[in-house]
Amino acid sequence: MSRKVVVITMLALCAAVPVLASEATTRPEGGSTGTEFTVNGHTFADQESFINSGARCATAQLTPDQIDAIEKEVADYMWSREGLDATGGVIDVYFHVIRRGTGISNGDIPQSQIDAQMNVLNAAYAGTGWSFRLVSVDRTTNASWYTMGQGTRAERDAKRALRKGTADDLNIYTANPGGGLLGWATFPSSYASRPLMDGVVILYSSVPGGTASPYNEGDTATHEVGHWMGLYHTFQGGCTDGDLVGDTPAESSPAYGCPTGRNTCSSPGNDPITNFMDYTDDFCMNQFSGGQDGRMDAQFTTYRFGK
Ligand SMILES: [Ca+2]
Ligand SMILES: [Ca+2]
Ligand SMILES: [Ca+2]
Ligand SMILES: [Zn+2]
Repeated sequence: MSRKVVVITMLALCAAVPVLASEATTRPEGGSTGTEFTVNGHTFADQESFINSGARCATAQLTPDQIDAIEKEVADYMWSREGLDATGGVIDVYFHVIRRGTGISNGDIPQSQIDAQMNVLNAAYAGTGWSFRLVSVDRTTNASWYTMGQGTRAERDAKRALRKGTADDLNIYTANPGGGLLGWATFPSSYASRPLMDGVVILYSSVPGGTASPYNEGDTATHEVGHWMGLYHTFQGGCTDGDLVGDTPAESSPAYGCPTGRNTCSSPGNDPITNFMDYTDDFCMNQFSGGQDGRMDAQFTTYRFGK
């Protein structure tokens, strides 16, 4: 976990403007456009409406100034350390099941699904050097925490009561936020100011074998942990390549479904629809890029490793 790797961090930043579908010039294929789309009992006009609603991922959007400040902080830290403190390692996971009662219909997911979720996470990150070790599972019955949304008092109360470990430990909460919302995460850079809020929240039925089809193979956790490791969406900034990762081709808007061959920006490469940080269906997403791995390592070194 201590191999030193000298990195040159590019400070040349694109203006990272949060962009959703408005910039798209071609209608993505592969999603259920025009067909009613239901996630966790909440029905949208079609899958595109679900994507545009923001329910796919409620991780807070950073402002361009915040993104610039983070890039500078990471670059300065890398310079001061003469490289990375960690290019991988074992991350302890504290898993918190928030339920409204017993039984899976009340969010009380069984240990077998938690184990399956851990396997999905470990398979997804296998090429990055990072792995995840389940340390503990706790179960809390609380009807208001069960339906907590991003930024709510219920979220604060639940996390203050349940969070364990330090900056380099991953806390995963399962709950039922409602509205079709699949999950959200906090970024590494926010740990210092709000340590108790740090972690990942996912819809309980997004775990492997859950009912939130087509998001029930465990990649909501994979995606949200990607944010927790410091990654942005592949479509951040649209065609300006605002994810700050050089080997993920820019795309003008989130992809959904599994639109093979989608190409929404004139810059090189087709849209990275199989990347875990896009918005495609779980069966469709299966990779992080080398650039994303390097970004995770730098973010982890700066904000989490040994902290
Ligand atoms: Ca790595
Ligand atoms: Ca990119
Ligand atoms: Ca392109
Ligand atoms: Zn996201």
